[in-house]
Amino acid sequence: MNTTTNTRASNQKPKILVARAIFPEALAKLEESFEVRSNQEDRIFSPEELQKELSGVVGALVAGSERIDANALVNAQDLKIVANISVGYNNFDVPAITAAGVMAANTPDVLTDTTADFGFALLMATARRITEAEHWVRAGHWDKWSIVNNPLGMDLHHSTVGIIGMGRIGQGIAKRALGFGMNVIYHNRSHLSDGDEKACGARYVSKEELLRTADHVVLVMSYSAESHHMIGAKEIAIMKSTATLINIARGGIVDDAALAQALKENKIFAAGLDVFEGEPKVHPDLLNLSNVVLAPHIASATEKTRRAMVALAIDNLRAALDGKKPPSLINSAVYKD
Ligand code: 8YV
Repeated sequence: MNTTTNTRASNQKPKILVARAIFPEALAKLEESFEVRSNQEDRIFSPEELQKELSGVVGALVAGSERIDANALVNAQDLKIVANISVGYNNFDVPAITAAGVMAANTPDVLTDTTADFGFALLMATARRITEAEHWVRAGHWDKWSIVNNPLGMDLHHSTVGIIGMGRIGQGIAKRALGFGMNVIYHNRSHLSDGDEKACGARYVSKEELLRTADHVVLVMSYSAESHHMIGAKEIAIMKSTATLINIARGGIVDDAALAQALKENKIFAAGLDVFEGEPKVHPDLLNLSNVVLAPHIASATEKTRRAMVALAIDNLRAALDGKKPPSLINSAVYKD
């Protein structure tokens, strides 16, 4: 076992688990109030290890790498809160957590703009082939420069961006797109209010129309059984052959094997992916293609935002253990005033 228990802490202090490495100052602060079982080596726990680590702790800070379900909670009789350092919580089986009487919390808002920035950056890198062009320079091909033989990209300005999933992050991307003179269409479970649609300059369309007419399709919806493989061979076939597909939502929303095949056959122009099915593994065919930009799930990864996410997760944990309502509680049924 690679975890370390802080033996300096007194036995009186409540025990908590910090399942992934966090900023040392944040950990030191937690150690003032808690006996912390930490994992600064940052090795991902197996399900059996996680089960063991959750036993005897009253609170746990976890991330997307920790699947919290009935199996993980088998020995977690003392657990009051599981606080995700992430806004998405598809790693939580919320009904199982609720059935165990445990509060679940996430980290919304603090990462919205950072994630929207990244979505837009990935879109630009994909459409303008920035990573491919960089490899071209590094490979010494600049002397092959020509009007027609450069990595030629697709324009963003005055093109149509189609955003699927118009929550806070989707709206952030829409607002950025407006600055580029783009036409914004969106598809979502529900329509935005008139005011929000106006602020985003966005028009609601069916998923079909979006896929058929967008020059750039950006996926920002949350993962669920409903959104599993929402974009597969059939959907890609509807898209323009000049279109790009950007996924900053969750692995599993896109059928990665079908996407790799479509990219191989140039059915669409290019893809930009920050999330993958079964990450940190990447479909091997994607690794061999030049018309895809790959990123290791870093949309929220700025120093300031990751610190804010950790701080909010800690606020959630402390509130629950102080008998207060965590600021971003997911399963309010468990909270008793
Ligand atoms: C996290 C994310 O980095 O917040 C989310 O939903 O996808 C990222 O910000 C990741 O989930 C790690 O927990």
